[in-house]
Amino acid sequence: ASASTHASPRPIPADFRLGVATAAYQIEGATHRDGRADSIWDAFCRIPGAVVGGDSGERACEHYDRYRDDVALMRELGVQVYRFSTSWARVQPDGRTANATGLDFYSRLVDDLLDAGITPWLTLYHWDLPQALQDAGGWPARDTALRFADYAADVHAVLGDRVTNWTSLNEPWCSAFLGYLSGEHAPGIQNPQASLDAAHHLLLGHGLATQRLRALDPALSLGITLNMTVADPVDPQDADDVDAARRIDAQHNRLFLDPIFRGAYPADLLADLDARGLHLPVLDGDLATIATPIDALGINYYHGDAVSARPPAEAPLSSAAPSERVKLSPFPAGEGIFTHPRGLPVTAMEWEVQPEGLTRLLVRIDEEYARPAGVTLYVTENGAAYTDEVGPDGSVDDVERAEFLRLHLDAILDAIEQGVNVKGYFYWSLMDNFEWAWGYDKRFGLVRVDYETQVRTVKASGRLYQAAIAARSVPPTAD
Ligand code: GBH
Repeated sequence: ASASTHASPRPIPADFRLGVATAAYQIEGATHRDGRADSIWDAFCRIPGAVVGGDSGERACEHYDRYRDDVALMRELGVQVYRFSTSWARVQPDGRTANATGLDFYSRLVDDLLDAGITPWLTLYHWDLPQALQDAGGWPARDTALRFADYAADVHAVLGDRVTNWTSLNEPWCSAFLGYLSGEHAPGIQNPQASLDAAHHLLLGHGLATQRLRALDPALSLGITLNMTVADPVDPQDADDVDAARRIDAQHNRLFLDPIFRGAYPADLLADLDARGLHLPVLDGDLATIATPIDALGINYYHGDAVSARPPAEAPLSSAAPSERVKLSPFPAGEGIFTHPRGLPVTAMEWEVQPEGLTRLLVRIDEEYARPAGVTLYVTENGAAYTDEVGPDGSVDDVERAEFLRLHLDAILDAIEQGVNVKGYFYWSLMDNFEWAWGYDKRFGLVRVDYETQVRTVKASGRLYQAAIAARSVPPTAD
């Protein structure tokens, strides 16, 4: 039996923090209130066929008006930390000028969290660039990185006295390659070189914002959140499969990890790009800026990928939203790479449930990057969508999500037993919300949201998490 099979509750270390995560555009609604202007997502949602069902974040969970109830819900669940993001277009509607009314919303939210005994964990950028800055070139334009550092300073001016944990970007891989290459995400551009320009300027923005915040207050805990995969070759004896896994690892993980932790882009990736006439627009000094020391690395883990140079015999997994617009893969040097299903259970996103991948990922990132830099790891997202059935009494008995959560908590404890310095877990998400290109079609919440009435109902998975937090242990394996 693996360490993850246990007949009695498995203790969670006392200094390990248990929380939940959300993001501004996915929950707030009120997209045009109190001075907020369009973000790239407001504009993207208006493109016919871009989002399933023609959905948008215009109302979402109405969190802007219901945040007090949502904080009360988190308090009931007993969560210790809450990871949320500020909307750049609410804070600086034109991408430059601070909007006091928009900032006041986050000030009230933070006060409420602190009153509830919940530590706020703030992300500055979860994909909602002000449309005004996209009109000026977006992330492919170098100036956007400078604008991002100014935005960080404006948020700090209002929240810096109460928020200590700051994350610059959420998943810059998605912003660059889903936003500017496959076009599945806003702003829906499909241009390989633009996606690499965006990746570099996102990293530069991270470095500049980190320097700015550090100068404003050296005591802050600063970091970034990356979405990472564990790429395994389908046939480890096949050189082409091994190379496919190397290329996915380079473009998904090391493109971001190496400049942040080692001040250099990976040589193999640069060669792959060069062979395709592509490059990263690095100017003198950029790599030193990007390598500005951080305190925390957030890892978002959903699943790994078994990759091959040959197409699978079985039907392939499809993770992109069904849009006529999306034709290119999000990997600029990823042609001829196929993901094979492994026969594992899959979620409603067709993502494989692979908790041991999280253990391996944590061990590797801790060993190769975080520990040598004195950086602490946090699992800042992990979660699953399922087609929840609502019972006659309104309850949601989401046994699969509850088991998903249990398995991944166990996977983290396995990593801790192997000596990994990981200090927190944030389930994605507190509640069902706007799932980007999938609209409201996919539900990740521990809490169900009825989008007609906005009524919130804690699911069975939420009750399992509540019990685990209260007992400070992972419940035993069902047999
Ligand atoms: C996160 O992104 C987001 O931060 C969050 O806002 C979102 O709601 C949540 O996850 C659920 O989707 O190799 O082309 O098949 C998820 C990141 C990155 C995970 C792409 C799946 C598949 C890419 N995703 N990945 S591909």
